[in-house]
Amino acid sequence: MSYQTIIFEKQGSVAIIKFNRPKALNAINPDVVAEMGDALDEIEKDGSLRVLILTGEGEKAFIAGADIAHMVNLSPLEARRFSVEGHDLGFRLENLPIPVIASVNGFALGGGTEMAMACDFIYASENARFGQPEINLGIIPGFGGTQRLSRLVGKGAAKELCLTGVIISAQEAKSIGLVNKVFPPDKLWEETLKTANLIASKGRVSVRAVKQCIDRGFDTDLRRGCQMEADAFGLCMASPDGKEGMRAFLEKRKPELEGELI
Ligand code: DAK
Repeated sequence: MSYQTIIFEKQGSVAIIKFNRPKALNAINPDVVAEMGDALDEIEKDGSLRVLILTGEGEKAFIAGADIAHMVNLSPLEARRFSVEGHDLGFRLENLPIPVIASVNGFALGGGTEMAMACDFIYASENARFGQPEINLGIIPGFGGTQRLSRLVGKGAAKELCLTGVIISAQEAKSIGLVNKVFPPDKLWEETLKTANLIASKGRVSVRAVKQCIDRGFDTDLRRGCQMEADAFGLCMASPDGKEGMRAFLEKRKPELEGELI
């Protein structure tokens, strides 16, 4: 399939989606949302892929937000639909059977911070900038920002960012727990790929189980979360990987983790 607003590539078992509207700092419009949906369809059907990386084309931006030129003309019902489609995309990233890393190479504002937060974790370059500046436009975050930000950094920090609209540095984003690691700009891609390949070398059954347990457990109480963990632990042992991983340890060799997703 050919794409206009994103670049979709595969490097071995790593899938890469690059937002590709550099003249508009990769702002998200409905075409981006639709093409990402198509790329996720492709990824879900391709059993050889183990990790997805999201990043931005160009040196300036990951995503500078939803496309303001598009949003300015939306009716309330169209705005609601755009928001719901954005939410669906976030849930699709969360429900993808493989982990998703946001490699943030510049501005990640509004919908950009929201897209990054829907990924499993965020790596950023030193020049990356984060924020929810929608308040300056007379609107509020519409792609899950009020919900995911507070879950990631706590209510106080989330309210401060959404109420002031200030843009923060990558280091500050790291200090509040929004970003996992910060790298010099020329090292970000190498480091992201290194981590993606490390995860890709693990068994897909246990990788998926970790992602599901942490995401689903986060939205429930500890006891139910632990029940989910016990079920997933049992499922890992139902796949050949559980036995193979432990036997390989005991036999002092590298495991061959080839279990299929259930
Ligand atoms: N949308 C459209 N175009 C954008 C854009 C955006 N978000 N951000 C930048 N651009 C365009 C600029 O208009 C400019 O285009 P030309 O004039 O060259 O044609 C080009 O990208 C370069 O931008 P600048 O010239 O402004 O570059 P600077 O380095 O001077 O400034 C900046 C970079 C990122 C600080 C600045 O561009 C900026 O402040 N951009 C807007 C950031 C922003 O406010 N982002 C949040 C957008 S609101 C919802 C759904 C979603 C959302 C909300 C509700 N529902 C439907 C309910 C999410 C909302 C948002 O994300």
